[in-house]
Amino acid sequence: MVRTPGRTGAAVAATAAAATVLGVGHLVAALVDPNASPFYVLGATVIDHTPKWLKDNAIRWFGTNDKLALAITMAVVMVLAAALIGQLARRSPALGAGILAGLGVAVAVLALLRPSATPGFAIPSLVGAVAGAAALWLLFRAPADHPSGEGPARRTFLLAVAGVAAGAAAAGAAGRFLGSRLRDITADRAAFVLPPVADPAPPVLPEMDLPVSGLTRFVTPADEFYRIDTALQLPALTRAQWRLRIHGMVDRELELDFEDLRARPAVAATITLTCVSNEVGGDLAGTATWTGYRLTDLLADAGPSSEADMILSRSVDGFTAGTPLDAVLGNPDALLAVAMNGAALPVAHGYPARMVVPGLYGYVSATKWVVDLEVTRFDRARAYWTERGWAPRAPIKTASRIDVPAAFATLPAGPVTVAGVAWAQGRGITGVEVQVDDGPWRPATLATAYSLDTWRQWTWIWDAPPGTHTLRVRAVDGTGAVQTEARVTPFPDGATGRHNRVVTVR
Ligand SMILES: Nc1nc2c(c(=O)[nH]1)N[C@H]1C(S)=C(S)[C@@H](COP(=O)(O)O)O[C@H]1N2
Ligand SMILES: [Mo]
Repeated sequence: MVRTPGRTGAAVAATAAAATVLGVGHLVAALVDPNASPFYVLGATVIDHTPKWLKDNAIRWFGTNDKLALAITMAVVMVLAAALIGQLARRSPALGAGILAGLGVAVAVLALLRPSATPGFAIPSLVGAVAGAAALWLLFRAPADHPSGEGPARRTFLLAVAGVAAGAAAAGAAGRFLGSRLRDITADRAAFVLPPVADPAPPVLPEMDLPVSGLTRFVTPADEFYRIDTALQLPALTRAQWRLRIHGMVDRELELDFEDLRARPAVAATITLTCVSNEVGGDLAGTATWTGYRLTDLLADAGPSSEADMILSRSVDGFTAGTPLDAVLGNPDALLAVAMNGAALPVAHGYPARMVVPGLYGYVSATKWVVDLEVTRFDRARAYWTERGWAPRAPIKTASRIDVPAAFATLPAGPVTVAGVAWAQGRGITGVEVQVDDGPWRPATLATAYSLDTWRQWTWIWDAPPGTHTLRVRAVDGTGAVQTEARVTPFPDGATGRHNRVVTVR
């Protein structure tokens, strides 16, 4: 008599075997390349192929937790797939093992398709596939080898499943631990010394950074700075490993290392960075003082062709951005940045080097972990988000935001401080106006402007009467243009519309 596990048992056993593929793969990847872990390969592939509507909604629903939401969704899908494989394995252990191995091989192929892949990228998934298939085959064969009776066979099976699950978890945890040990760049980052700055950024004066509680601070601390990228796992690049290649339509190809940078004059600039996915009133914008090297100088050394009109910058993880060449050549504040607010870039913000270009949304300009600049043309090259339908050129649109009072706040009648920030990088902010309900637009008081490329704080004192009221804000940019009230979505080149807040006054 040949006994097979029940449906539930089969589902659990196959899930343990599938976890073995991922766990063992993760462990092997710690030794090969962390980005070759089957788990990250699957996640990164999903991210790169997520349709636009889903990506927009994911950011709207989950904000910066979008990666956690992805991991949970993937886990659910994997458990369901494994449960299915388990049902097949009840009929034929060899078939089940074959399917699991086949899926592992498919992930190995996806690994080879990653933009940063080396041939070794296939190894973790292949080793994981062998281990997972072997575990599945053993689990489903085991009950048949014990035809002696319900009790012992069932117990043996359950013990074996638990053993496989524990082994998978241990391998995954070991991979995590080893990976973080082998790629620990904390020490490298801590040893970073800020280069002497030949041309410092002007100081931020007290009248540019008003002491209003709840108002966005002028300079955003690095640990509060919004983070947007496609990296499930942060690249870990030491300064010694880092190289920047400048090539394409240039007279001379260049390859720079960190030592070469050190020999050049460093400059600093305070710039407000903004994400194209920022909704009206959203917080995907931040200001920092970036220290680094002028991109225009680096490019001048390579000698860009007059036919070229784009710089395609590439990250070590394969992300690309297409930046108009003239936005960089004409702008001394367009930087290859190595520091943020006086300290090495945080790993999440591009350590050891990233791009910062004033006036352009991040997806066309702010490549983190940048290792390659190709001088090219917009009609020859397409960057990561442009391939996914976003605009090839994306100057930042005028925006204003109410920070205080908070949404749906209840306030005492009488004088209320309304305050916020407004930005129109490249053009500057020359006015901000506030409207209560359908009343007239009233001019707010502007903080002293720092530069055209940074946001500007504003305040307005409102003599608040009792009732429920809607506060609305609009900005005027340096060209005299009033911020439009037309509501458009972030796709394909940035949201517009006016921010409002509803408050209750008692
Ligand atoms: N390597 C890499 N760089 C990247 C991205 C990315 O996905 N990968 N995203 C860009 C986008 S969309 C934005 S808005 C900025 C955000 O920079 P921050 O995370 O430092 O705020 O980084 C840009 N640089
Ligand atoms: Mo972005």
